[in-house]
Amino acid sequence: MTPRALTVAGSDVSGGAGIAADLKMFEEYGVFGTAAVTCIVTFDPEDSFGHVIEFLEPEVVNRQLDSALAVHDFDVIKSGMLGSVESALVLAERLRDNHLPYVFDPVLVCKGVGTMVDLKDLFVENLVPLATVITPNLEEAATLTGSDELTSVDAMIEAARAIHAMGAANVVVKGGARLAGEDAVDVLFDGSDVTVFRAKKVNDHLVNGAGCSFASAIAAGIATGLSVPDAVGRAKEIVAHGVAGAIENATGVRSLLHPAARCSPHGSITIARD
Ligand code: PXL
Repeated sequence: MTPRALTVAGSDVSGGAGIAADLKMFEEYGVFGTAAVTCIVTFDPEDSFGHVIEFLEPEVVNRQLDSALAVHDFDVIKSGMLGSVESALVLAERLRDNHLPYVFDPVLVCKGVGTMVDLKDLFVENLVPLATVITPNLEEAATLTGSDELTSVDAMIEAARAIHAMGAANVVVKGGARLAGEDAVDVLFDGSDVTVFRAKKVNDHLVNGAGCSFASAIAAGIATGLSVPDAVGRAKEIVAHGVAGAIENATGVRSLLHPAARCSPHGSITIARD
């Protein structure tokens, strides 16, 4: 049976982040994907490409979730930018009803688009405990745990443990290219073991949607039956290739190129685990 995945996320019309990134990644894994849209991100070319976010009414998000869940038996649900408190609560209710594996990308701080830190308490109370895997970036991990900026692998591990204690089964703190140093580093804590994933940084471009793509690759890996550590390792490899082959748009921002692995001009990329 073809695995099926639902992403509940925003639409980024540049094609780099949000549902565009998620659906392309699902395709990359041979996973049938569909999307329930929570908000629409556009930008104004007359105003330095400043971003504009329009939220969909929670009833519309609700109807999309009901419809998607009525017509497919999903192997995984992934969420990204949720937009409003009401939409996040609608999703929490559906997840409680359905008990599906859930990859929660807790979008609170988004490069270029802005912060949504007012969703933090709602995330901690309602969505973190439902997560099979939660994938905060450095800022989001600091926001969720109320800690200072995370600037080391040790601090990432500590944050991963703290977020696990809030109820998430597996925590991936995405350092990616943002952690200073030669390597893009991500940390997984599964409740007993810590795994540190490292890959040489492939370039210093600003790549939009790498975090979304990493989380949707983990979701796709889970849908295809990979263990969580293997899903994270595979996701890191695919995203590294996508970053290496990223294409630039008129705003100077780059987007991952899919199918990531096949298009990368960078040959092999080694992911180390320690
Ligand atoms: O990368 C976070 C993100 C998530 N979702 C949407 C976005 C972005 C960043 O641009 O536009 C829709």
